[in-house]
This record gives sequence, structure tokens and C-alpha cells, in this order.
Amino acid sequence: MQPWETTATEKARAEILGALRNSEEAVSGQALSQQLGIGRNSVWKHVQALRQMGYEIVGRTRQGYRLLSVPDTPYPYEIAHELRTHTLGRYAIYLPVTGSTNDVLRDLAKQGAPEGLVVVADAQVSGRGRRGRVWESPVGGGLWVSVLLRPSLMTAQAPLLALLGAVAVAVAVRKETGLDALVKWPNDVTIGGRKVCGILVEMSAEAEVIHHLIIGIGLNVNLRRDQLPEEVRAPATSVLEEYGARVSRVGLLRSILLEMESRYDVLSREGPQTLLEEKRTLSAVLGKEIDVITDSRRLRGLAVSVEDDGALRVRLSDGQEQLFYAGEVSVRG
Ligand code: BT5
Repeated sequence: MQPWETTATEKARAEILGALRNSEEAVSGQALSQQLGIGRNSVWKHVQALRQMGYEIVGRTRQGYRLLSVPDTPYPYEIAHELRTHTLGRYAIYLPVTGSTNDVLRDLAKQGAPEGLVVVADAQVSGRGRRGRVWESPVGGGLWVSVLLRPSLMTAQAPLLALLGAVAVAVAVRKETGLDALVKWPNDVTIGGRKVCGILVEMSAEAEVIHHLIIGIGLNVNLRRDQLPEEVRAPATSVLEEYGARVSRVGLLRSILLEMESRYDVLSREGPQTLLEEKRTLSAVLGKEIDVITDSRRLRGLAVSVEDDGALRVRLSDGQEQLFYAGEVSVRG
């Protein structure tokens, strides 16, 4: 049995939840026991375990069990419920706390895990940004998620998948909340000029061919700004802070997976044009005066366009145009 495969215990719990969700009336222990082919005592144990996980299930003698509420925790059962994707999120692993979801998924990818496998954690103790930077991942209100892809693309096209992640998050946030989420080149999602999400793409490749690619998404959902350390607080925000109310993390995750998948299908079939067009309409930087910070320099100019390979074209103060493939951007004024 592979670590990403559903265990018999998980299957039984998913079936119990399915039966309770589908029924307006209480479902008897006897009926569940028959449906699952297990004893009533085992049913009761599963129900107890589900309660501990935050499911509110009432049970009365002779009346049976009734599901009153479900937790907003990205358990695989919750992700799978009404998930409309064909591949992404069909297998999912939930961890209350881990080092980095990208690391967990990389190890599973090496063991042959299937495309679409999702690892999601409630907290990360060594969440990473790019170039060894720290990604703050406190418990409870974030979506710290990694998605495994096995694209037939060349390594040079990997930045397109970071873009795909950012566009999918921005669109999902817009659809779920109506907030004006934008994509900030190269890999952030911002709301009102503040960073709400960062994307970290890591891959394993050989001779220009990608073996697997991991899209790591860090999205501040139901976090208050004061749950983040002071040094990242000012330029950061969360969906909660902008929307003014909590939103379903699980619902948002399902929506992100769906938006990712539809764009991934189009990208694989038709190439990057549609994605790049969409990125242009969602861009937080195009047409703006910006500073571009690369390893060695800080340059000032006007963000003119995003090229087909994902590069940012900037018209510098001296009128010259330059392409940037990596770096940081800060929008001025
Ligand atoms: C990123 O890096 O923005 C990519 C972040 C990716 C995080 C996900 S979570 C799931 C998966 N597992 C991981 O270990 N990582 C991925 P970068 O562009 O380098 O930005 C990092 C900078 O963002 C930091 O130096 C801080 O300034 C800021 N920052 C850190 N935590 C933040 C947070 N929670 N919200 C907003 N900004 C934050």
C-alpha cells in the first residue's frame, strides 16, 4: 500500500460521512453497519474518531446518527466532497503540522506518487519561500498546500506553472469573495497592494525534461495580520482581513484546484497564450512605475508587458527596454 492511497479506515469514514450527508434523517448504526459490512461497534468507533476530528455528529439510541456540522479543516474527506476536478486533489494527504509540504510531496513524488496528489498542512514549521526565505505558516487560518504535476513541458517553461498557480489563486479568491485579487509578477497574489499568497515551484528534471513539478501555495485565508510576525506584517494581508469575514478554507482550496486544473489542461493542449492573456488582465504591475530588484541591482522603470515566456519587459528611465526573468518587483506610489 502506498502512502498516498486511501486506507480502509479512511474509506470507512468517508462512507459514513457520505451516508450522513446524503440523508435528511438520522441514519441508524444498523444501516451503516450493513452498508459498510462492519460491526456496529466499529461504526461507533469511527463516529467517535470523526467527532474528535471536529465533525459534529449526534447519536441517539434507536434514532441513529445525524451530521450537524463539518470542520473547516482540509481533510481529504472534505476536499473530496463536491470536488469537481478529474485529477487534482483526487488523492490528498492532510497533516496537522509538518516541516514543509513541498518536502513531503517531493519525497512522495520520488516514490512514484500520481499527478494531482495534494499535501496540505495546518501549520508548517519550516515553510519556505524562494531563495531560502522563510514562509510564515502559523496554525489554523492558512492554506499551506503543495500540488504534484507531471507535465510534459521543458524546464524553461516551469515559470509558466508558477504563473498558473498565481492566476488560479487570484481567480478562485475573486470567485469566492469578490475581492480584487491581482497577480504580482513573478509569483505573488496581492489584494490592495498587499501580499496574500506566494507560490513556490520546485521541480526535478533531467536533460531539460521535467520529471515532476511541485506547486507550493501559501495563502493567508482566515489569519489576522497580528498572527504574522511583525517584520512581514506590513506588506502582508489575508482574505479575512480584506473580506471582513471568515471564508471556508476547504471551499477555497477546491476552487483553487479546479481553476488550476482547467488552466493546466488548456496549457498542455494549446500552449501558454490563454494563460498569458489572463495574466495580463490580472496583473498588479503592468502599466505601473516599478522598482525591479535583481541579485545585483535595483532598477526603476515602467512595466510594459509580460512576454510569452513569462519575462517582464520594463522600460527603464533611460528609455531602454530590458527583460527580467526573475527578481522582485515593488510598485511605486
Ligand atoms: C514566496 O516566496 O512567496 C513563496 C511562498 C510559498 C509558500 C508555500 S506554503 C506551501 C509550500 N510549502 C513551503 O514550504 N512553501 C510553499 P518569496 O517570494 O520568496 O516570499 C517570501 C517573503 O514573503 C518572506 O521573505 C516574507 O517577507 C514574506 N512572507 C513570509 N510569510 C508570509 C505570509 N504568511 N504572508 C505574507 N508574506 C509572507
